[in-house]
Amino acid sequence: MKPLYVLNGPNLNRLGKREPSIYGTTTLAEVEQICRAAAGDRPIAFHQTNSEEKLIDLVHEAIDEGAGIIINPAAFTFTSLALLDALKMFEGPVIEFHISNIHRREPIYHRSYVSMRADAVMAGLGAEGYATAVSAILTMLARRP
Ligand code: CA2
Repeated sequence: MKPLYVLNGPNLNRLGKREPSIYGTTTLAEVEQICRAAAGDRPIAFHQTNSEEKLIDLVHEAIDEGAGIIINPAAFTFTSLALLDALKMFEGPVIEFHISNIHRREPIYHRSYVSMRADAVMAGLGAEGYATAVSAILTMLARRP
């Protein structure tokens, strides 16, 4: 069975350690456990990188090996046409995921390049929302012919 890719962008390695009023106290290691528990038998390839180049390389890996992508691109959401181009090459379902509600923030956080490819966008459900994203992408995969 092909894995789900759960990809996390810059600074998310600090999750649970900074700005708990916005991002909560759940760590990225706990997010990984949340995703694995929600995925059941479906394998998860879980990654975090602070590098745009590595994030794009991981999307390329998913293009070759992945069933679906859940991506929290963090700041690259709002800056990276290269990431958008890579995601456009992926044929399976893509969920863009944000822990916080980016639309409640300053206007610079309102225009997402990644949303131009994402099949679904989730924002504001907190770190526990990754479980909902995994559940949703499994449903999307089950509905595919
Ligand atoms: O809400 C999200 O998940 C974000 O994608 C997180 C990004 C931010 O740039 C997006 O606007 C929304 C990263 C925030 C900075 O990284 C931190 C990580 C952990 C704790 C505090 C900050």
